[in-house]
Amino acid sequence: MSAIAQSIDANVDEADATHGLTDGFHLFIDALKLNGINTIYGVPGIPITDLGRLAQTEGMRVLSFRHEQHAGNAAAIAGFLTQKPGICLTVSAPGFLNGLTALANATTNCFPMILVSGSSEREIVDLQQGDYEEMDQLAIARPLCKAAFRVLHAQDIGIGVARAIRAACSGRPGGVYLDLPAKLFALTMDAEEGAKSLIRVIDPAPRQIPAAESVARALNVLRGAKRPLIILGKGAAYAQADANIHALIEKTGIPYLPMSMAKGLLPDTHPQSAGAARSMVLKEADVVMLIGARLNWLLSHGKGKSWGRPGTQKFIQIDIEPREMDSNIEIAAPVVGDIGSCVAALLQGIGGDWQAPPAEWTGAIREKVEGNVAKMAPKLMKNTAPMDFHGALGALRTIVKERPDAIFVNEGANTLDFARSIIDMYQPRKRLDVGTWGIMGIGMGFAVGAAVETGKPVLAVVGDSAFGFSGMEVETICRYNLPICVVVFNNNGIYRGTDVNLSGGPDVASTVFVKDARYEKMMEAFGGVGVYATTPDELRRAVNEAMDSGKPTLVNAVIDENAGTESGRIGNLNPQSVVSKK
Ligand code: ADP
Ligand code: TZD
Ligand code: MG
Repeated sequence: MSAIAQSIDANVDEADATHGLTDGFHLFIDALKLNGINTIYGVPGIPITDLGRLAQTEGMRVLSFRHEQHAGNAAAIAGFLTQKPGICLTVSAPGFLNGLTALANATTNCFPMILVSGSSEREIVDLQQGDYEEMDQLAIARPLCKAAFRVLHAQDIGIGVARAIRAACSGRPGGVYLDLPAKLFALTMDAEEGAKSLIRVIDPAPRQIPAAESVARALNVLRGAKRPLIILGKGAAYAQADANIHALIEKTGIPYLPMSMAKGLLPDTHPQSAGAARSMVLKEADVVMLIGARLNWLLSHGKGKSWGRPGTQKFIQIDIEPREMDSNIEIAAPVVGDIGSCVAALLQGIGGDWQAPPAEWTGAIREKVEGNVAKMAPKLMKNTAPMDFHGALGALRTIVKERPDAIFVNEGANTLDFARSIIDMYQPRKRLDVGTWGIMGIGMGFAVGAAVETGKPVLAVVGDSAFGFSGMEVETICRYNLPICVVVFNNNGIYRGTDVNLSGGPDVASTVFVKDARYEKMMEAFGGVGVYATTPDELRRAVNEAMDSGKPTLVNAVIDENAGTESGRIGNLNPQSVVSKK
């Protein structure tokens, strides 16, 4: 027999032997697909390279990144945008650890995602005998996410995936770790039995209807208010109850304050928005209703000098997590349930004869908002070189207004704080940023995830330091030809570029970078468009062109290195040395 005939024969034998069988690879892929999950973000390597290949073969979209943290961030923001857990796939130990920051950040921000990592031989790992990429990943992941599972048998893959999906999506959403040991992928079982072992998760985030008395209590508190305020958080954006939230705000006539990722639930230009009167309303409101927003550091824990005198303000809180109530201060009216159901119940309870808040209150807020907006206006028109934050953001603000369905990704310190207050958003879930932790490095991962999931153009405005954390992913952006325009606000450093080394030694200060770095060349290196912009006009032109063409673009926006302040608007959180002489 010829060698070729022999090898054909061998293949036929193999096909015979595997006929009617499935394996761990295919069961996992089929389990995801059965649950409507069709995209994987990850970095390949042992033992999951073939999993990625086979997933692609089976029609899934498999997007490879240059570092797992950014794949994880893409998965996390996919979860936020779609309410389906985003999947991040990594190799064992180091790849797993690289993905873990994104998993922990997703959990902190209440975004549903699943980190799936291959792992080494259990028997060797548990005896600490030094396997390839040895690590007890399950134990390490567990305290950093909502739930962590490991699957050891092929017939349990369906259940493992189902448990991961339920844990990520139900109740307060969050990150889940799923550990898949290398051996699992090659395990086989009868294909029919395998198909039967898979689970389609019915209703992964069941509605949680609030108790009628909790709704009545909340409405009573709200009715008694003379200076009511509603605070919308990113939970309200996540819930996709946009029409009812809109109706609740407008029917009650209550002024509202959007947290940063809730901007655009109603347009920031809405007459009831108190965004530009934040300090005033936090201090003066007598009843505050929180919808999907925690009273954490971002709201000064509901007490202290940002707020009114203790005991003079009452809080209503709508949240799916009962333990969130009273976490920082007393909640007079807790309403526990999913935001869609809670807001619907409130709307029903309000009926047709709700009394609008006193005009004295709404008028005073309006006056403050208009005053602040007018004060800001001339600063946004500045057309100087180098640009300051206002001049540069003035140009971008118009672009976002003209393209309300584009997604705006934002990270940095000054770059974040100025953009948050200057760039108005017009549609829900269009602003994606550093979230609860103020984490640098979400930029390119969020941009890729948002572009892939929504198909909309993305404008990512990032500080030069922030960009550095995920900058290599511009190759990923070019590789998949995504409609992403990155604008790097380049002020030569962290917060600003003018710090000096107080020792007088030869190293530059620890916050300072290479002066006038040409970040745009990074995009050019991979075939994208790079632009060096020194004035708001140049910036406007470049970004408009990028948004029109959809070509991967990086605009290096030169910002005055004196323009920023330490830590942006949260400099007060820096501890001060009492002994060092300044
Ligand atoms: P922000 O940073 O915008 O203030 P947070 O992340 O602090 O928002 O708060 C989001 C809150 O929303 C969390 O307490 C979370 O439990 C809650 N949440 C998320 N999704 C839902 C939902 N579908 N229904 C009710 N509450 C939700
Ligand atoms: N590392 C991580 C993961 N997250 C962080 N938030 C930080 C470090 C500390 N940090 C900030 O809080 S903002 C920031 C760092 C390093 C960068 C600020 O510089 P920038 O923005 O260039 O991005 P501006 O516009 O110059 O202020
Ligand atoms: Mg900077």
